[in-house]
Amino acid sequence: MRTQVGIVGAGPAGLLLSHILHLQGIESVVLERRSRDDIEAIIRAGVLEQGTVDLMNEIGAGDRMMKEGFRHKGIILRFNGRDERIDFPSLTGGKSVMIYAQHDVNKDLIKARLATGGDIRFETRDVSVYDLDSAAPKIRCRNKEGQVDEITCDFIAGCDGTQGICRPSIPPGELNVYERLYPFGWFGILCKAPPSSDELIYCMHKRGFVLVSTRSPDVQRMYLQCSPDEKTDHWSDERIWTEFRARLETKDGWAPKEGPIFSKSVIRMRSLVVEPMHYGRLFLAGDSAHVVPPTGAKGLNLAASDAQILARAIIAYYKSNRSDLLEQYSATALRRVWKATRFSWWMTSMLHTFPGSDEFQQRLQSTELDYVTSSRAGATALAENYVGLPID
Ligand code: RFL
Ligand code: PHB
Repeated sequence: MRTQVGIVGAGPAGLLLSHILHLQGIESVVLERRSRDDIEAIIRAGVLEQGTVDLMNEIGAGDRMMKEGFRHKGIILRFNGRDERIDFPSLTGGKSVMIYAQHDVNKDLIKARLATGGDIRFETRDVSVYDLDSAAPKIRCRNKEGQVDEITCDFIAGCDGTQGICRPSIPPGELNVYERLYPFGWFGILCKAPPSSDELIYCMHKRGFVLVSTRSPDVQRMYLQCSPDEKTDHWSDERIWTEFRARLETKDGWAPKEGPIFSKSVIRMRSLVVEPMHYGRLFLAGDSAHVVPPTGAKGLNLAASDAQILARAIIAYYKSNRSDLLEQYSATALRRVWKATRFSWWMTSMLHTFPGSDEFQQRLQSTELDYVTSSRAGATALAENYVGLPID
C-alpha cells in the first residue's frame, strides 16, 4: 500500500503528528508495537506546558483535559527546610501549566484520531524502515494477524521513542550523539492519597531530591532520588514514607499525606540529543531523537513541539510545494531541544545531591536556589522555561 506519511510509534509525538496532518487533509498510517490498552495505561509524564495545552485545544482533543486537568500557576522550591514559590503568571505574562497524565493525553489523541477515520495499527510486529534516502521510503512490518505489509511513503516519521528502530536504522556515522548520564535515578511511586500540596514541590535535601506531584484528587505521584540501579524490592512502604518524611521536613512541621502505595518504579536519568534529526526522508521526533531527565518536565512537551514543527514542514511541502521547512526541520527543532536540554540539566544539577559532592558544592547549590527565588530575573528564567519557550 501507499501513504503520504508513515509514522512509527503511537506515543504523543506520533499521535499528534498524525492528527495535525489529518486536519490539513494529509494522510498517514501509524504503526505501533504495543496494544491500545497498554498505551492508554502508561505511567509517565504529568506536566503540560501552556503551548502543549493550546495545541491539544486547537486540534480538538482538549475537552477532557480542560475539565479534568489541574491548572497550576506556580511551583514550590523547598530547600534548607523552607519553601519559596515561583509564580508563573506574574513572571511570564499570564502563562501556567496543566497537570494531566500522559496516558490521558494518549487516550484523548487516540480517540480523536480514530473518530476521524485514522489508521492506527496497534500490535504491529517487526517494523523496519528502508530506502530512506530515496524519494519513496518504505516501511515493512508484520500485522496483528502475522502477515507482512509493505507501505511506500513520501516521508517516514520516527516517533518510536528511546527503544525504537528508526534511529538505529540510520547508517552509522550520519548522526552525532551527545549524551550525559547522571549518577542517580528517581524512585517513583503512585499512592492513594489526596495531594499533599496545591502545587508541585521540588525539594533539595542532603539525603537526596524529592518531587511531590499529583495525578487526581485521590492519587499522588511522588519521586525520591535513589541510586541508578536501585531495586524496588528493597523498599518497603514504611521505608519509603520514612525517607519522604525526612527529606520533606520543614521548620514548621510539614508532612506529606500518606496512603497505600500501588506502583513503584525506578527511572534512570540521562540527557541525550542526536543531530541531525533526519536522514533522507526519515524524520525523527520526540524521544527517538532526544531524552531529558524528568526534572524539568520537558520530554512530552518536546515531543509535542517536534510534532508541530514537523507537521508544519510537511504541510508546507504538500500545500505550497515548499521543501525549505523540511530542510530546516532539524535545525528549528534542535534550537528548542537544546534549550530544554539545558533547562532540564540545570534543574537536575541544582536540586540533586551528587555522590562525593563536598560542602562547597552544596553551598553553591543552596545559593543558586536562594538566588533563583530572591531575584526576579532568576525566577523569571526558571518560570519562562518551565511554562515552555516559544517553538521558534
Ligand atoms: P513514547 O511516548 O515513548 O512513544 C513511542 C511509541 O513508539 C512505540 N514503539 C514502536 N512502535 C512500533 N515499532 C517499534 N519497533 C517501536 N518501538 C517503540 C512505543 O511502544 C511507544 O508507544 O515517545 P514520544 O511520543 O516521543 O513521547 C515522549 C514522552 O513519552 C516522554 O518524553 C515523557 O514521558 C517524558 N516525561 C515527562 N515529560 C514531560 O513533558 N513532563 C513530565 O512531567 C514528564 N515526566 C517523563 C516524566 C518520563 C518519565 N519516564 C518514565 C521516563 C516522568 C517519568 C517518570
Ligand atoms: C510527574 O507528575 O510525573 C512529574 C511532574 C513534574 C516533573 C516530572 C514528573 O518535573
